[in-house]
Amino acid sequence: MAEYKILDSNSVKDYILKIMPDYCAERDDLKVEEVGDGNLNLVFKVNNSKDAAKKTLILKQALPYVRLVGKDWPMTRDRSRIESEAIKTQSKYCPDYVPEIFFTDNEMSLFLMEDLSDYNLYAYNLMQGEKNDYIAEIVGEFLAENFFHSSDLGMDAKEKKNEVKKFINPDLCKITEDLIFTEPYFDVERNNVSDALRPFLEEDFWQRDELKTEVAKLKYNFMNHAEALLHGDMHTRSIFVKDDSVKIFDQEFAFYGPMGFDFGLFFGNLLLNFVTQEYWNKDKTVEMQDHIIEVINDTWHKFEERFLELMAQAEDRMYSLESMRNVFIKHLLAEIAGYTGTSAIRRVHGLAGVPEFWDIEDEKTRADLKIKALNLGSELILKREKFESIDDLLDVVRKYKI
Ligand code: SR1
Ligand code: MG
Repeated sequence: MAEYKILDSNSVKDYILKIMPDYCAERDDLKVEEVGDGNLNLVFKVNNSKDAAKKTLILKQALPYVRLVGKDWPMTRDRSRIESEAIKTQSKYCPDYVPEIFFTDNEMSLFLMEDLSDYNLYAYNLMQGEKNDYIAEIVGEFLAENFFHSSDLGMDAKEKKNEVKKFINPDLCKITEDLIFTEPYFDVERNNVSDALRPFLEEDFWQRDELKTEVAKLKYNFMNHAEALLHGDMHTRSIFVKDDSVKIFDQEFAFYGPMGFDFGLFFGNLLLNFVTQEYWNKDKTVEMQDHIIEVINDTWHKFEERFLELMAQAEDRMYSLESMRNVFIKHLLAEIAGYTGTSAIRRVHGLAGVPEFWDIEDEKTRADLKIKALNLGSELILKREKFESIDDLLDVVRKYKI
């Protein structure tokens, strides 16, 4: 394997010819384009322009720094290994729901995977008023299978501890610890605060001491509860959709953490979409908001059904107890509500936002919708221990419908 060097469209050609000599007869037949639009990495699309039978490939390479900020923010390249390992682990239980990986080179901090450019990012579909009815079923199943099988409920305890070790991901977790669990609650430089939003943050949001205490508890839980292998960044732009197919990708934040966190990322980002529907789909806001509520409801129920089924078969007889199953689900629901709130709040004015807000030109409209999201997120965090069912959680959401 080669020593690490940052690739460009030209050197990608040499690399592909070296590792896959059969992919292309002539160097000039190789077409390479850098298509990365994320915050961290380089992403190249590679194809053989003379042979349509050769599949287009995606080469993803980790830079030694955060792309969004530049060299001043160094970042471990080990995230590339973690991402490909996490995809391989998740594909054991749900091969159809993650991208196929063809080749991994940890020295070069890269891997090659299938091209999914004929898919759409789920967040954009919702912004365009498009529904993907199968999503809840797939995400619910994906989470149930992966959480069960990677946790002490469904895995040998020693083996699980080795897995925890394999997925120690301190630098990427630190991003989450800062950007999700600390910075949005204080007036820090990295936040992205418009003049229209600042008065609300200063006079109201940043004064919410009870909220800060609850978020501190959620942060501590995130840092200390190595429960299951998480995706770690499972928002609505880490999910591709096409017809009845769903692919969950971008697992570089994967680590062993609390199950409620991945759910929270998914639901929290759905709620940002929910809140901004009155801007994106003026003519069918209620229909889309009801749809998003249904997606959250159905995802939870699909998960609960499958997860309880798996738990009932747990080899450890303590974990298959009915009482344990009930307590587990109730605790998880509260955790989900908390992380849904923190995930929504961080995208409002923290570093790295979401298109649902970026693309609203009018500052006042944007700020008003952001305030709604902050209030909804806060309510979910503060009320989380009282929720007995997903419907209780969704009752809070319903109050924010237009
Ligand atoms: C500096 S990285 C900012 C964000 O981008 C990633 O996609 C994660 O969501 C992270 O929090
Ligand atoms: Mg990402």
